[in-house]
Amino acid sequence: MSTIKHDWTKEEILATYNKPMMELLYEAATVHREFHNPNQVQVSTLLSIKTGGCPEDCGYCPQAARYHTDIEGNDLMTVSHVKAQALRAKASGSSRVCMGAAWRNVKDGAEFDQVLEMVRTINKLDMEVCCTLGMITENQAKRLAEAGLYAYNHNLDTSEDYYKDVISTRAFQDRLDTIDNVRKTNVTVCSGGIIGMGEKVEDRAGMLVALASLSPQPESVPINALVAVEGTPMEEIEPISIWEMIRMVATTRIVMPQTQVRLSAGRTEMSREGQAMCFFAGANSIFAGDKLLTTPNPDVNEDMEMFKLLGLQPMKPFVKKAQPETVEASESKHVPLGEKPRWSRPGHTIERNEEAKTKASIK
Ligand code: SAM
Ligand code: DTB
Ligand code: SF4
Repeated sequence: MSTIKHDWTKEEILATYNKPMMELLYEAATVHREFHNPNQVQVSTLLSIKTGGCPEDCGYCPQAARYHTDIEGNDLMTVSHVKAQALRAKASGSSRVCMGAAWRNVKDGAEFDQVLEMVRTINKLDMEVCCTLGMITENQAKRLAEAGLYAYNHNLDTSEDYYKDVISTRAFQDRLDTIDNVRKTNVTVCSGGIIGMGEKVEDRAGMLVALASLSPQPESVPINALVAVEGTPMEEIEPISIWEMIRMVATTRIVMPQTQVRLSAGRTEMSREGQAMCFFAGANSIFAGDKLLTTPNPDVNEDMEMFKLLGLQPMKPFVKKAQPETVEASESKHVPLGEKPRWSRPGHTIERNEEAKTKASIK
């Protein structure tokens, strides 16, 4: 069996990404078969537990308060609402629920306690639970682990170089620090990024260098195609071609052979044939459900029809790693520390964001 290589260079990754398509597909599909059952695809359902009003300036994100997009903001969902949604997701074939909050970082207090209760509730339904709540400290990661969290999603989003053109309110290093905090627990790491934000192919390779160098590599890597939402600074960016998605998925598979490569945002723009090529190239996970966090996603029934056509089966939960135990709140060993972590605010000026601010103030 091949070993895992952590010291990929940008040049090596670019050479793979730019191979003739048939060579690239063959190599990726070969690696895929060595490490995974090619007919099994893990299915996650996204749930936006706290929508909109986010203080950050991520240039792609419809949930950033400053961009005046058309989304409907919501306060934190109740635990019973989350439970009902998780049961629906389970009935439709999902093995994982991924709860997203439009937060910069987690703050100790009643809302985080409520999220911990959501984690306990979903884990007790025998589903994998993932959260994406922004930056977290080591103690917060430990409390999530104790509640039964299976995975934490925190994306690098792009290369360290291009990052400064996309986000100014937190640094690339903050992202690595959060991932490091998750790694101090038994929670698995989900980290990937977005393509089609105006970055160069070199930036895609740069992001993969950073992800592949993590030891261990992330257990799952979402590859999102930008959903260009009106009102965000990226609203006018043209969609990428499916061939770019296929190349990115194939390269991710080769560089990180053991990871679950997740075909994430952007599937509404992809044909079934295009998605089939992505599965052939090593994608083995999707987000299902008619909504991502705020934007549309293909209908579950359509996805299940596609699975039938391709002979794909939804993966059962806890195939890759045992179900974590849930410790009840009353028996918790980790008290809230009420920390005020020093997450950075690099504040670099992003031309796009300056333009967006002016546009928003004119409206
Ligand atoms: N607020 C938390 C954070 O930023 O970590 C969690 C939620 S955030 C929406 C999770 C991820 O969704 C982002 O890191 C980004 O990769 C992805 N995302 C957000 N908006 C997107 C868009 N318009 N198109 C594609 N991916 C997007
Ligand atoms: C990830 O990488 N993609 C998902 C999940 N992790 C949280 C989010 C995609 C969001 C797309 C835009 C939206 O629906 O708001
Ligand atoms: Fe906020 Fe997350 Fe959106 Fe950035 S990606 S604006 S942190 S919700």
